[in-house]
Amino acid sequence: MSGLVEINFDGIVGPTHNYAGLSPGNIASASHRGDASFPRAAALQGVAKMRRNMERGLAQGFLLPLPRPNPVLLRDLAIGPDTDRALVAAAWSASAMWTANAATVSPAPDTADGRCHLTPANLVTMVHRAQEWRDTQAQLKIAFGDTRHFAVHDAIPPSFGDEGAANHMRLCDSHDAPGVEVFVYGRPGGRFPARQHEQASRAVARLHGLDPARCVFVEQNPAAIAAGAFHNDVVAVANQNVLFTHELAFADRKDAYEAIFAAFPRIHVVEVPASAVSLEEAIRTYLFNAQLLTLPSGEMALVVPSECQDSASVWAWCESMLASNGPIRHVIPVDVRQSMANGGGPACLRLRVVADPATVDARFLLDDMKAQRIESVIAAHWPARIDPEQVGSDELAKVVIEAREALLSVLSLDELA
Ligand code: SUG
Repeated sequence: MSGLVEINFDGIVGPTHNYAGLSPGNIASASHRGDASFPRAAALQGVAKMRRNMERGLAQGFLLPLPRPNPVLLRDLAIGPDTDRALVAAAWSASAMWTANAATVSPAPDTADGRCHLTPANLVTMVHRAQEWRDTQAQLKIAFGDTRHFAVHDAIPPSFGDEGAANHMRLCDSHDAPGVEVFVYGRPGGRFPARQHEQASRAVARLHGLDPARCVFVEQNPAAIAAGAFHNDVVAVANQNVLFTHELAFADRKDAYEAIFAAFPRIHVVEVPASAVSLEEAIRTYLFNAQLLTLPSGEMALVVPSECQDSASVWAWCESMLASNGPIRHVIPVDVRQSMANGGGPACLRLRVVADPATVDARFLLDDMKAQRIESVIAAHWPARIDPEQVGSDELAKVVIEAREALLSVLSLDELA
């Protein structure tokens, strides 16, 4: 199919970005709980990342912050000034910035009806994230509203937790060719919640009309979840024929590779052994929460958090990988420290959609002019700093509601207000 390219839709960091420690099992979020946050810097870091990928010649889109504080959650849980702080913070969370959790996406070449299918993730495991999907879906229905090319589903019903593209990898010869989709799920019963249920993954594959012979279901290593890999994309990432993974990412490494190889024999596995980078260091630096991108030249680049450069073992491994002449030819650090402190690296901040940009609502696609407009609104309206005790205050609510409205207005997306 011609015209299909990978478009990365990054979440614009919302004006309520704060550190409330809402995600048990996410070590960064827990360890930064109660810190002051810097929403303006966070959002500008995000736009800078998008700009750099756009300058590399890659298609770039964005999704918008959701309404926060969320009037629906405040009403449904009867949250008031004296309510538990964690519930107040949940209604204020800017967590929709991590659009890898917005939906699971199956590109048109993979599906029975030849359309690109998107299922918003129900995110039921955490209350601050479970409130996202309906508003996310409303955006997806606008951005991907052309039903000749896209199908936007409802989320999988609760009990079966679904965290979207963060637990989904696609292998293919080129983005516009039929792919093999790999779904990674966790089993409950460990130290931390397993957020992705196997039945949710299987239901998404059925909803999207995927060929069972081109789907692989793999269990995440319980030891990785216990070490803080609350999503598979903290320990593995794929692009085209390359799977970049930590040795300890999957419950049964050999079985996982064999199953993937059987479905996609041209797979090239770039595995980082625990002897070179421990699981703990991989999770601390988010080496695998990288954007593995195919540049216009055809070479692959790994856009990693700048924390990777500061780690002796991780950086030494990256340098030796580059010297080894493997399929990943560039390692590019990017500063997303504000997001990282809540457990969100470069890959968490983007949702990959393979589509012809001409079929997407152009208001969600970035260009230089729009990037400038977004930056101006952020600079003028996003709070420079939020201290934890401000979360829930009427003064701050007014500021952040107006900030989001200003953004919707410059992007002509007032219908999302
Ligand atoms: O769901 N952090 C997010 C981070 C999501 C990262 N996404 C991927 N790995 N794809 C989460 O745990 C922290 C919010 C807080 O604690 O205030 C948070 O929700």
